[in-house]
Amino acid sequence: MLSAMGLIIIAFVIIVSCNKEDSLVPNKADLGADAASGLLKSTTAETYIEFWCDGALPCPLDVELTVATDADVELFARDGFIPDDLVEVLVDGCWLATIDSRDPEGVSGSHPGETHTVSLLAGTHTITFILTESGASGPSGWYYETTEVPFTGGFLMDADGDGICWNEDANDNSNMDPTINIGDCDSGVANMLFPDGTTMMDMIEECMANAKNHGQFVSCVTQLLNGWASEGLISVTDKGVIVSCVGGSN
Ligand SMILES: [Ca+2]
Ligand SMILES: [Ca+2]
Ligand SMILES: [Ca+2]
Repeated sequence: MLSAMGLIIIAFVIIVSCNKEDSLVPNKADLGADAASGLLKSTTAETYIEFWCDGALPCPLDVELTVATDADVELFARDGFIPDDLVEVLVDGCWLATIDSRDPEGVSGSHPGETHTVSLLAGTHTITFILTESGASGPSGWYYETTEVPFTGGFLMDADGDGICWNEDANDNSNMDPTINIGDCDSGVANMLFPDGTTMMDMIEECMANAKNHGQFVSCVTQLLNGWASEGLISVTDKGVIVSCVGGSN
C-alpha cells in the first residue's frame, strides 16, 4: 500500500527521469528512496546516483558507507546512460580514482565501469563522487556498487592518520609519537607535523637509518635541531633536552 507521500515521490521521480540526459527511465528498482537529495537508493546491488547541480560543475555527491569490521571494499562505478562524464572518486576526502567515461562517439549506452579498491577501518565512511566534466544537458545518472572483501590494509587513504591523504603525504607511514623521543629518553618536546606530511620524528629516524655510527647520528640530528631552532619551531632549551637524549643514545 503506497502512502500519498510515496505517490508524490514516485511522481516526482518520474518527472525528473524524463529530463535525464537521454530520457531513459532508470531501473524501476532504483526508484523510491530519497529523491529530494538527488540520491535514489537501489534495492539491487547497484545504487543509482544522479548529479543535480543545474549544470554547475564541479558537482559533488556524498554517500555514506558503513563497514562493520575492517574490510577492503571494491568500489565499482559506471556512467549509466551516455558515456560522457568525468568523475573524481574520493574516500573520506582523499582522492581514490578518476573515472573517465567520455566516449568521442557519444553513443547512448552504459559505460562498462571501473572498480577501485580501498581499505576501510570499521565505521562509517564518506564516498564522494564529483562530476567535473559532463556532456549531459540535464542531470547525469551513474551507478555504483560496493563489495566487501577481506581486509589487507594495502589501500588506506591515510595510513598514519596525520590527516594528509596518501597521495599527498611525503611519508605515508609517519612516526606520530606526540613527543620527540630517542630510545628510552623522552624529551617532552612536541613532535611537529610538517605540511608535506613528514614529522620531526620521521626526520630523526631517517638520521638513525642512514648513520654509520653514533657520531654521524649525533651530527645529523644536531643539524636538524639547528634548523628547527632557527625557524623558531623549537626553543634553545628544547634543543638542549633533545641533544642530551641523542648523546645518551647508542
Ligand atoms: Ca553520462
Ligand atoms: Ca597520511
Ligand atoms: Ca605522514
